[in-house]
Amino acid sequence: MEWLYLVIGIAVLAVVALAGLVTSRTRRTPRRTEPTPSTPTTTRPAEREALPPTLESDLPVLDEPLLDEPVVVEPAPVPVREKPESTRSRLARLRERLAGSQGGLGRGLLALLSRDRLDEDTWESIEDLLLTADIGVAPTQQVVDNLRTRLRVDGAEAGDPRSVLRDELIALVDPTMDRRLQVTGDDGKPGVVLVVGVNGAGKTTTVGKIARILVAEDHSVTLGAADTFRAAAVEQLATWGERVGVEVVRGAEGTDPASVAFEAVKQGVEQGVDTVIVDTAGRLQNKQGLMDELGKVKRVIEKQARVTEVLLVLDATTGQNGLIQARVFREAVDVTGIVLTKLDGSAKGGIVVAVQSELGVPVKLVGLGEGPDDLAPFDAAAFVDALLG
Ligand SMILES: Nc1nc2c(ncn2[C@@H]2O[C@H](COP(=O)(O)OP(=O)(O)OP(=O)(O)O)[C@@H](O)[C@H]2O)c(=O)[nH]1
Ligand SMILES: [Mg+2]
Repeated sequence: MEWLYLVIGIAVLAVVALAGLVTSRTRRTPRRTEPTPSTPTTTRPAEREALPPTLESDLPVLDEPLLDEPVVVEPAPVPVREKPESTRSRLARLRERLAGSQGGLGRGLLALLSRDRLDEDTWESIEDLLLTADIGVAPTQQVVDNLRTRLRVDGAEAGDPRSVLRDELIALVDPTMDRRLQVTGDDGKPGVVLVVGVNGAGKTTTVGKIARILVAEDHSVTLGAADTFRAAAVEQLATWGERVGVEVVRGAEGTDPASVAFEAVKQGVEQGVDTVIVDTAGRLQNKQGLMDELGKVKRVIEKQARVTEVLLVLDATTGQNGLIQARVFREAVDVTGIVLTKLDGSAKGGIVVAVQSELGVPVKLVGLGEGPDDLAPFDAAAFVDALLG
């Protein structure tokens, strides 16, 4: 009898073991299998990142990660133009950034002007603060004289130091200057914007940013890559062109920049575009040959159409050195507007005042970052409000 119980026991164990094995097999079978698509598609990284984590952990573990599936390069899609940020939100964002960049010039001035007694030491400190912000000697003297006159009067009549200071700074920046960009030409010809400046000031970036704004405003634009010194410079502009969806006229490395500028404007005239923007190579203001070349670029362009705007791009972080550059460039090409770049990285917004009073040329645009929408029209009141924090 005992052997019978033994046999039954073994049989029961065997049945239980078999059942266990079957269940674990079933568990290992994927719950869902993605059918292999008959036409291979390209999965873009952005789409994968967008998968919520819960869903991703639910997916069966495949032998090959999705990204390693054979990628078929499909015919180039119609390029989708990036849509720039709206002017209003761009301005609001840029003002915020400007306010953050001024390192407390306005606050410092206000603290000094709010003292009970404005003695000689205090006026000296105010002067120092303005000079350190690169406002320049003559404009500093002018603003300090005006403040002294207005704030010396008895408290009640003199008014709030903040509003007095605001008035004086706005007057200094000159809200009456015409800061509109001349981007349309005469007689149905395109407006031509020539962009000049020293190496690395931000010319090419500014050309791209301006093109982006114009395109957003439904202007047709052609870019001229007249920086033929380096192939990389042409590529940099070409990338902006692609991004914004505008044509870039380019020549081989070493081509005469004037001939590329000429071709760009010629093409712009033939195609009837609204604006041609010509990027030039960075050049040191003390290299006479290079400054002469710039004059030639302008003269050659004008055989096709009038240069409606010559923008000098100045790096705000270079301070007073920018002034020396500005004078030389003005002589070579008759600068009509200034683009002050990298104001985001400078506590020296005062250069706006210095450069304008020195050249009598308005700051028309300010660059406040490396992003495609980090360019804003210059506005005197907004600038001073940002300075005052
Ligand atoms: N923070 C900041 N960086 C900027 C701004 N504008 C340009 N840059 C950066 O400055 C560097 C030089 O800019 P480019 O546009 O190449 O300057 P460029 O004047 O064309 O230079 P060259 O052609 O070499 O003379 C780049 O890294 C830009 O991203 C700005 O407003 N703020
Ligand atoms: Mg450049």
